[in-house]
Amino acid sequence: MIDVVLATRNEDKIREIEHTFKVEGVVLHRLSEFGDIGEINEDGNSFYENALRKAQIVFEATKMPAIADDSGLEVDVLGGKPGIFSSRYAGRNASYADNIHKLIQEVKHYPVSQRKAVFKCVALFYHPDLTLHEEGIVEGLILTNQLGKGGFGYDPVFFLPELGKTFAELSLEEKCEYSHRGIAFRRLSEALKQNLDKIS
Ligand code: ITT
Repeated sequence: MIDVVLATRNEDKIREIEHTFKVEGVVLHRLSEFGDIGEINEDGNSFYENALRKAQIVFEATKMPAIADDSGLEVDVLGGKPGIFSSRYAGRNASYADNIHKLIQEVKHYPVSQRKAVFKCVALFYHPDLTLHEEGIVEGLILTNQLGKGGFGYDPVFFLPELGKTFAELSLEEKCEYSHRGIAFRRLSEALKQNLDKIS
């Protein structure tokens, strides 16, 4: 058995990752089991850099291989914003509601057909002898009215045309099937299965 720690403090992500990331022989631990490990600065220039930093910092603190998720929303008409700044779009301590409000203000002058956006997720496994990362991307449109009570973050305004629903209108199972995170962590599960012998 290999113990691995999830390098995120975001409970909403944890729920989705625990649902998606399943590798026989790997036991997932939560960061909360290790007490206070201090600040985790996310000052990288890409989802990949931020995911690598989070995983390395958590590895140093726990001495356990770590899995990180860095993710966000890129909106075409905003030149790819909020991107890596998705969690703090409306300010350092912004709530999900604050960020959605700001996003709606920024896109409301465009017709819905022009409000194209992608959610991206980099799922990364870090061990000094083995680093793996996989990306998941999903395309949608930004609504100016919020629909649904599920999910988190920008989910109530992220509309999937092929399903005719927002992410917040999906069950946990459905969201994990279609989402950037679901795609990235299924790929990471496969990659780790293929490489597990390198660290055991
Ligand atoms: P950790 O760094 O502890 O993992 P975080 O929330 O700060 O948690 P990120 O820096 O990766 O994580 O920021 C991700 C933000 O992007 C998140 O807070 C949401 O605002 C948004 N986001 C990412 N995935 C999302 C999803 O599936 N649904 C809605 N919003 C999402």
